[in-house]
Amino acid sequence: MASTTLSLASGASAISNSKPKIRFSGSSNVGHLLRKERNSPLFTTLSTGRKTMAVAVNVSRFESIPMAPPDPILGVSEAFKADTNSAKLNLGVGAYRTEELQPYVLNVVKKAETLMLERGENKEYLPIEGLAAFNKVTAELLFGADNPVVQQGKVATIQGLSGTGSLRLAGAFIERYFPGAKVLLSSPSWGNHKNIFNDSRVPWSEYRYYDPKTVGLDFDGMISDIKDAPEGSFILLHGCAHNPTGIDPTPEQWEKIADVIQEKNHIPFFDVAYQGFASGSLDADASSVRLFTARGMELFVAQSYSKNLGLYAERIGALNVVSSSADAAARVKSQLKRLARPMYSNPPIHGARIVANVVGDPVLFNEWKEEMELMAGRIKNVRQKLFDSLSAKDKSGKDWSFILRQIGMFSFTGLNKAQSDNMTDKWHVYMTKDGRISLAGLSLAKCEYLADAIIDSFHNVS
Ligand code: KET
Repeated sequence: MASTTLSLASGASAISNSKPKIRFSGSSNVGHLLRKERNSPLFTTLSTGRKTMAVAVNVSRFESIPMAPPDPILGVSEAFKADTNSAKLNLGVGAYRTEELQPYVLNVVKKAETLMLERGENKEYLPIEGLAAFNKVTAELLFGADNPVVQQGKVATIQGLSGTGSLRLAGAFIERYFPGAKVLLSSPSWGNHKNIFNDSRVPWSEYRYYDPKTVGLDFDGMISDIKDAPEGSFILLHGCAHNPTGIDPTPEQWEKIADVIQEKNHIPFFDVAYQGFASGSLDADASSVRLFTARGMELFVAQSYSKNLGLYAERIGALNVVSSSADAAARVKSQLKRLARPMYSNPPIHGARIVANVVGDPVLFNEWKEEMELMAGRIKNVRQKLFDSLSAKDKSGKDWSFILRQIGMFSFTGLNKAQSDNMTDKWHVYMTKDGRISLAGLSLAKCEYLADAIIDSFHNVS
């Protein structure tokens, strides 16, 4: 309500139904607002002379605002929490759990936090671009410390509000400096990509990616759609562990994707949310990005530490823009700062310090790699056990081996919406409606139960 210029007369209550008196004590546009409302059924009396009126305030001016639907991914966790069945399983959000299905704080994170406490560091504002030590190590982790683009200052790195915030900042940059340019998303892609570019007012369309017939990559479709996109489009690519399908191009296919992007003067835009999680190796999982940079291409990369360092709620990530000169990189960075300042001013410090301490310290860095291998290994184990359970229990002869060919946190089961609903309604298995399950939320002990649920949903629901 226009509360700067309206104040309740003494004794009146804003929440009572008894039409309290409201004193109009200003000369601003509220008068206009009230005149406009004079014909409204909500309007009761208005004595402009005394500038006093009585209105019914129990009807909100937010009346016309519709209820938003729950988020297709984060909304699943809310529904899971409300379920009281003891068999329930949350395979919705991509968040790592232990074999006991508990959230996991990495030991290296605890060590870094202990160090931070001992040092008694302050909580002053960070610069707009974030913590310098973080920006340095994050670019080095992604591109490799000896990569010429890093050494020659051609990368503009700005700390972002994790992967999502970094993508959104890039969206704002594209909207401002490449007006009308289109972003091409894989079909399917992480659901929030569409929201991000919609809200950034950046037009987007899709390129073919997943082929349900082969449960694999529609490589020819992908190449042909990228070729057909208007010259200078942004091509959004998942650096590794494609979400939701778990299907990545081979190294040879990446080369061909780079060929066609270069041919059409497109700009590659990598979303790297799973570095180290796909293969267990940080370097192997960055190879797609490095292949493109080695060709001298200008590109964008949004990075996230939610998964690989388990820093989900710290909102720590970065946007990296590789330019063909250090001079252009400096100008790009100055504009990214200019966009960030009115949106969120400057980013939070805690997660940035954790990353800087872990990635920047050789001992903690090696410990991190070991822990990441453990996490990636646990996911691979449940993937194998789920395949074994499905193959042993399903007598229909269906080939479930596609599950073993997918990588990363997820499995794209091929279950349709009705079948996914059955998983939740009958079996209390919470998952997204596109048939994706997060294997990071599954334990070895629950694989057989999950296999029963999948077999029932697949064969008995159409
Ligand atoms: N990109 C991809 C591909 C991605 O899967 C996620 C998160 C993000 C970016 C953003 O993560 P952030 O925490 O902002 O760094 N995906 C999981 C969580 C979510 O939907 O927010 C998910 O797909 O379950």
